[in-house]
Amino acid sequence: MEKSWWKESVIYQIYPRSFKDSNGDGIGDIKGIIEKLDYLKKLGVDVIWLSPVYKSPNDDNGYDISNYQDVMDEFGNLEDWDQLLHEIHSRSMKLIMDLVVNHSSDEHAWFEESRKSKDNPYRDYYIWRPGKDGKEPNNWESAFSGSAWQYDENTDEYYLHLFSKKQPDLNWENPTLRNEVYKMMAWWLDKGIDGFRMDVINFISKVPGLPDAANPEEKAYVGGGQYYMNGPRIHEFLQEMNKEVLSKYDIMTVGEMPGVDAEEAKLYTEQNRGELNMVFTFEHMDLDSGPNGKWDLKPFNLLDLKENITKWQTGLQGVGWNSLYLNNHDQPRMVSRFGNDQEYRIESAKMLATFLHMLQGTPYIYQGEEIGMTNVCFDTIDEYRDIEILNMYKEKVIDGNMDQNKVLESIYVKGRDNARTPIQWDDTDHGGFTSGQPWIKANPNYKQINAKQAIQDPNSIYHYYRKLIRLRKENEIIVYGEYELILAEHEQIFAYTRSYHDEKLLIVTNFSEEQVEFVMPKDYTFTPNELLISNYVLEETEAKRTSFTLRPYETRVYKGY
Ligand code: TEU
Ligand code: CA
Repeated sequence: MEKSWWKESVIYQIYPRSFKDSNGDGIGDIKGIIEKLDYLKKLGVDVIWLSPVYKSPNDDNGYDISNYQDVMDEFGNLEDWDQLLHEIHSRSMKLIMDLVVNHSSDEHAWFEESRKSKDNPYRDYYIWRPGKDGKEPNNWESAFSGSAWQYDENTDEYYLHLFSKKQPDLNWENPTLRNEVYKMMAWWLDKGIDGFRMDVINFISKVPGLPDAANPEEKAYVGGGQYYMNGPRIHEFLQEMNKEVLSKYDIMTVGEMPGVDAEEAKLYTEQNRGELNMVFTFEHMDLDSGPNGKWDLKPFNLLDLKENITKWQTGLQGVGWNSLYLNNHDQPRMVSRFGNDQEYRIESAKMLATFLHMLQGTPYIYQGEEIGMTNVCFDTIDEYRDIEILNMYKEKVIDGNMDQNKVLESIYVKGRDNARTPIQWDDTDHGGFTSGQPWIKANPNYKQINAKQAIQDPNSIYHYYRKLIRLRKENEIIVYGEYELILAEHEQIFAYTRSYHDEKLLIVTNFSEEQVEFVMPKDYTFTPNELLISNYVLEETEAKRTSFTLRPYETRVYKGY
């Protein structure tokens, strides 16, 4: 397998609005990030992925961009950004930027032109259609509730927006638009950035004709994903982007791709096809959802996770490359979702980190994960800020008469604001995030859970992450070893091995709060030499055993042959 720096890296995602406020206006900013770079360096991360900092009216916290080549006032300016890049590079870290080009803001100059008239030169930068029988052009639903079409009086047509109505979809069928995007990308790359995370990049090619989606239950609007996820020209567009831009730089790319499976991911990431380095799958993020989507809560089952992870690990082995994540700015906190954020918060956070970092792929840490930050439960809907939550609440509770408590319950479990409360730096007001009033309330548990405490405590989750990252630097097998699942049927233990040359790793994780016996399968040979890491203190004699009792959320990694 070919070696690459981005395979050997650990990536840390910053959601700037919630990271660190430097000037007391309650909003995280670039100077705040610079203040904390030493903290990240100490953690050991190699690459920082910065969620959008571009000019934006913030309908979707920066994922609605009104100028791709400038910085949002609230975050600072281009000079601050230049300094950030410089400070990152001078610490031998790298920076990748978020690229949001499935859609722009409706306040982008292109869209302001586009909506002026049907013959405006920018008209075709977006997707305009006349109505059908006095209604929207088709029945697609927006990810943020309601129709995916917005009527515009000025020209008596509708424009497509798969997300908010302030996020009109760009028309990738138009070669002029594509070239504008490539030029903009090159402008950032020439400034010296080290790559891109590409927002819903597998949505950019829509099926011509934009057909209605099947709608057996006759709902007002339904998901049209099959007509825009991994669409007909997607590989052509990405290969063109690669040829025109990406291939000219030593960078890394990761495409965010809802609705991609491991087979399709091979096409996106196989090196000689010249598309992307890796993708973010959503399959493991959907395992705790019922048939009616993310708000339709379903308990998570370890066997489903095993099956899914194994499919991706073996599917991409030797072909493409995996990105490894259990949470980000759109997902609940991993310790609340897959672990236990009460009694076993520390144990389960370390277990989940071990499980993830020992897989084959590039691990992503989402800000606050390294100190075990948890989901939040605000008492009333007024405390929430996320457009997805607020639109869904309006549709279900205000317009739809659904029980408010039931809807709040689903927000507690799945809402994106779980990930967006301010980073808890210390135990002072608002977790030390701001000296003013934060744009979203801090999680009240900041008095116990915060970075200052974690740095002081040698047994903290934070120091455990440092060790995990260090191990990756010291053991090539963690990066390049081949994955194999063992004990496929076990309902509490997720165990797997990695093999590289004549070495093996055995990774054992207890996903439950019960004591469980680990017994090596009879047909499997593994001779342990050394215990690399565990989240419990083990006696010296334990280091050479292959059958043992695991305590709640215990994990162990053995090196051997
Ligand atoms: O997310 C795309 C996406 O499909 C989901 O993760 C989305 O958040 C969905 O609503 C979950 O239910 C990306 C960004 O990561 C997200 O923050 C943006 O809101 C979205 O694209 C639009 O740019
Ligand atoms: Ca600020």
